[in-house]
Amino acid sequence: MTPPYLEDRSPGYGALPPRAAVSSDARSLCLNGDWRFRLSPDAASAPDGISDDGFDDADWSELAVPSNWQLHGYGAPAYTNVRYPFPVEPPFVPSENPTGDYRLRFELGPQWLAEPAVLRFDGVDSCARVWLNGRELGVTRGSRLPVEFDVTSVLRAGANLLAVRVHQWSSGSYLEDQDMWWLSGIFRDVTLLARPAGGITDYFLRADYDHWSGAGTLRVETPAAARISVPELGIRGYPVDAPIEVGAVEPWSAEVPRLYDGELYTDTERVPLRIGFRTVAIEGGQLRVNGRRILFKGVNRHEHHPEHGRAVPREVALQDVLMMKRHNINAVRTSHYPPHPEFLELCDRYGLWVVDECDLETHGFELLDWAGNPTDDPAWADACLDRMRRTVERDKNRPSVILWSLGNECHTGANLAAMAEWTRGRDDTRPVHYEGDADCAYVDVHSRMYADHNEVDRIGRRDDENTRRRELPFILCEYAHAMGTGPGGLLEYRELFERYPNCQGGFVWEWIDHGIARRDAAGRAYFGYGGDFGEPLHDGNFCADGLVFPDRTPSPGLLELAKVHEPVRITASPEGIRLANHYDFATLAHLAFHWTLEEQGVEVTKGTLDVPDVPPGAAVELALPELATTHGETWLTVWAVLAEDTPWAAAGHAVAWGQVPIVPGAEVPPAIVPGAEVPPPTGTAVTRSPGGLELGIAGFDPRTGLLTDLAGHRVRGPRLELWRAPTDNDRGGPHPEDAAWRAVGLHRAQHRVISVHADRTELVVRTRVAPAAVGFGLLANYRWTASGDAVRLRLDVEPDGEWPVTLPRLGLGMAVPGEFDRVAWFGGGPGEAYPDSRQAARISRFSSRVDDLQTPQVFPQENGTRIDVRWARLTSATGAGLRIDGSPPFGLAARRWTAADLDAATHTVDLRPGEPVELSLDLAQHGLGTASCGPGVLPHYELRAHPASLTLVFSVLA
Ligand code: IPT
Repeated sequence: MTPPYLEDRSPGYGALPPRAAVSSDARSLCLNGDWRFRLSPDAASAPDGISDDGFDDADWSELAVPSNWQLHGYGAPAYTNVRYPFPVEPPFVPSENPTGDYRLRFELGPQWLAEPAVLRFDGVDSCARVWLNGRELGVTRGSRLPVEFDVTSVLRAGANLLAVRVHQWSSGSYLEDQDMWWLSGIFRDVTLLARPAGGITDYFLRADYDHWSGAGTLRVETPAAARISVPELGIRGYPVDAPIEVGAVEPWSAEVPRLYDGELYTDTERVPLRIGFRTVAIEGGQLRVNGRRILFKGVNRHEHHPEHGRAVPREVALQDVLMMKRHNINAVRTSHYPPHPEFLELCDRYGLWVVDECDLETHGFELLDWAGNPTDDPAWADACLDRMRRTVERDKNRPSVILWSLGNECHTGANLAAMAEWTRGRDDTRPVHYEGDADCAYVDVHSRMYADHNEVDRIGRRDDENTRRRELPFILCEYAHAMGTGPGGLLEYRELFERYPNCQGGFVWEWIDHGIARRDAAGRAYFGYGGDFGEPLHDGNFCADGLVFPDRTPSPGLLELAKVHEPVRITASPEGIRLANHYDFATLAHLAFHWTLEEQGVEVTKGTLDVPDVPPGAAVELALPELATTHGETWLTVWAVLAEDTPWAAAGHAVAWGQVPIVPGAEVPPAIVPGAEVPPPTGTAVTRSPGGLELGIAGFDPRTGLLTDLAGHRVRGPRLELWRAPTDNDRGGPHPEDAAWRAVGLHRAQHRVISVHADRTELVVRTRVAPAAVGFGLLANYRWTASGDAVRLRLDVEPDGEWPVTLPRLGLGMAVPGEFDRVAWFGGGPGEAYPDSRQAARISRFSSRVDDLQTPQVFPQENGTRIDVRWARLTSATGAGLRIDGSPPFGLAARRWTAADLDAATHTVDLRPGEPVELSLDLAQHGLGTASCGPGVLPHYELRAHPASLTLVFSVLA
């Protein structure tokens, strides 16, 4: 039998009213550490009497608090996105309900008995029943929300015994259907707190900023007879029973997170304050802070760690904040629950706008057409409101929090409307967000997820018959699904955010891949995803959709986002260089500007730019600096770097860069310098040998016309290829490109050699490439010529027949010896780039080991292609190797496996390095888009069969 408290819809019982996360000088005792632990397969088999002093837990094990038990050998993690992993019959839960019993003995000195005390849990998933010294304190639900119990009369001087029974499933699970791992246990801190009589149990500090006068006002609401000091503002011991006009202050913003240290105190308790003055308002259809429209360059952040699950260590939360700041991210939506409270303190301190979201999601009811959805059922009203109250009360003093969010994917309902109403009544300083209120009946901002560019454009033009919605500021609470290789199309979203004042940016889905650290049988590390833990129902790798990999290394998507969102835009202009300030508040005074002049990617000179102070929203035009004369392809790269150390990055950290093409010898910089034209080598005659055909350094197979060696190095190809290992985005959406490609057989195209014809100094190979069973194809002609140490290939491709599908890729595949495992190139880099995700690639000279060119997507797929490559060198440790020059510039990938291997792999450890290095020399690739959840590739980034040519010159490096 399931204990009745698990299946009533209430928030639980016994808890104290919610209050602010107060840190004070009152006595506290952290109860984190190793607790006695036992997991039972169901509630019925959990032992009786665990709260008794005399209970014998000698045969129990130990488990760290905080932690998720599934990551410490008890049970297993399970991943589902929308579907509940149990039958939907609210509020009932499965009888097979893993139940973890925890016991902790702790000592208290007699001073603890002198005043009241509370016991706080910052997060327990999903339902806990708590006893202290044999007395039941209560039951709590609301996994990512704090709960406190009054323990005043229960504490003992000397030994105390805390017993907690945690159930994996409860009625609360119906309200916690977020897209993430199902993980259980006491996963946030447990603290014992003294509550001195006459102390500051709760307070609500509103620090308003009047942008007209520049003055601040403090409004403090606290039940205690408290006083406040903010020495920097000359406030010493002021009573807080009336608003305090503090005169001129520097406001808080995500860009300039000015905090004033202060103190709220009574005779018995002192609460340190970090006050940020700011006013959030919706005016003229815009969300404004301190009178200015802000633009969210945001991300959705789940709390995830590949080893610790949702028990994210403090230093890792700090790492997230620092990485966000360093990648030009200015906002976080705490999807889809309040984060650990310390995360918000970090956001205050380092400067990030926060949309603080309630721990509420009932997405699985969508599969029942929302029948029985708790957010529209009066029986669940208390539970819903309780969650919002606990969110708002806990975080109400954080300046970084500028919007409250009611939750995620709960459809709509009266309980949500009631939560919004309560929130506005409680806090008049922050608007309310909830995406599911499609008509915006009870929210203050219009929010959508994954709206495509056209829809955002319509919203920007206020083309909407719903008059309320039309008047509201618009945000994308989720967009640019960062699953796998991508996202594509970020630049075009930015353009919309900048075109339309009511389109105030959005939050990329999402910050981190929820991969779980595992090892294969051979001990090799990899990241697991849904289905790897024996779950009968799961959503595969849909949880690996972040801008950082599970170990928090940046993905190419994060670097692209950082470039797209750079706060200074540096571009070529008729005057020379244009610098546009895209901050909302900051001038450019905190930045230094320096430049390098590179010829063929090699630095010729460098210098600094004198930049006047540019206010936010303004731009300056600067003349080009005095530049040295160059002869080859030349680029001026201008960097905007931090002039001084900041709390989040050291002086010299680049926040932006831009490139200006310079034509050697020309006086006015033209718009574009084309890739170096490759001189056509000719003159060497084709000869026949017993082994094949020879042309200079090149040997060919006379039947296939394919290259077999280059100056004695064994090679294979180059041969036309159409396939790329489909990305998550290729696989996504209602009409996946991947399915369309496979349906016509692009993954198994066949090559027919029409002719191999040696004509004195030219070898001409004509082929037709097409999949089985279809009539359309591509004609590919290869013309080889040679002179001296170089051999030249001219490839001409032409469609034959009507192509009903896009192409994944149009390129050449070629295998070169495995010892050529070092790559240097002049072109786009340093990282991968694709047609609709290429802002972060600059033109320079780069080098890498082949192995380091790979992007370790949790689910293997096309990755690592460098674009606009003018030439590449592939060499061994001794420097021997090949050089390939291309015109026009080409896309380059080098791997120790083929596209087919990459396509077949499901985890990184499936990719076993083979002997040759497989090169892709691409004319073009299809864009990436974000169809894994959202719009596909924009039309102008689609790759269609079209006549195309590429010239490559191969030469040998000794
Ligand atoms: C959206 C969810 O809000 C988010 O939690 C996540 O699941 C995301 O999708 C996909 O990764 S909901 C979806 C129906 C648009």
